Amino acid sequence: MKIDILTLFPEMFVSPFNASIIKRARERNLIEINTINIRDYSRNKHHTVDDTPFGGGAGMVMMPEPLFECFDHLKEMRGGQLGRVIMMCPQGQPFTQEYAKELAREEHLVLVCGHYEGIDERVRENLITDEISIGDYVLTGGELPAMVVVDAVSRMIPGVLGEAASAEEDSFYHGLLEYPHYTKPREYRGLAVPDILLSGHHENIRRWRRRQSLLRTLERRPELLKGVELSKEDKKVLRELLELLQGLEL
Ligand code: 4GX
Repeated sequence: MKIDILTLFPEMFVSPFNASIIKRARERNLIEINTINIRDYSRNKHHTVDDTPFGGGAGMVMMPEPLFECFDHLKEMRGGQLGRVIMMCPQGQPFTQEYAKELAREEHLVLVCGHYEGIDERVRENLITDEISIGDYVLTGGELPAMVVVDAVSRMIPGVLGEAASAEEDSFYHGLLEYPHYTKPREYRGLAVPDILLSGHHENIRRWRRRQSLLRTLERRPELLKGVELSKEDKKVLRELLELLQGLEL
């Protein structure tokens, strides 16, 4: 997958994309990330990219010209057509695991990172296909959200995660929260690993983990249970857990 990132701060992306799994995915040519400095497409003497808002008010707005020019150049570079063009902004569609999986099927993504109060509306209306929000809080720019999107999308591209580590087992893949994980040593500072995980009884371990996932989801994020396909066994466990929790909370 090719990912073009339009930003006023390309240097912000250097470290995050040169470490760990994203670095390896780039080395293996599974993803190709290209950052483009919007300022390079400003035609005025001081390379201005923002101006005061028409109608008055505080703050600055990113001007249309550098972005439109940047898009003209990008279209030429990519052979006429662009893939999905995504703007990061608090007014966008909530970013979810489902959204990440959908984007992972694309050949080409363009991510537009705004700064200041935002971007001239004509950019949104004419160049943007998708608007994404990574959550209900206000950041200083779209760069961190773009990194979040690249990270979550990349790990859903086949081959990006190692053989053993599978995206499927992770939290949210089946809509439930993850069960607890343990590794060696079996006792550390008097803190023991649950016996069942050392038992070698695979079916009991599977049931214990499923129960832990259901318990955590019920306690921390009960609203997630609505979107999950629950087996008969799951429902029985949930009823049992609910009774148990009610007993404790009363
Ligand atoms: N999830 N921000 C973008 C500037 C901006 C405003 C409007 C375009 C249009 C954010 C978020 C976020 C702050 C990034 C404002 N650019 N983006 N920036 N939360 O808070 O995605």
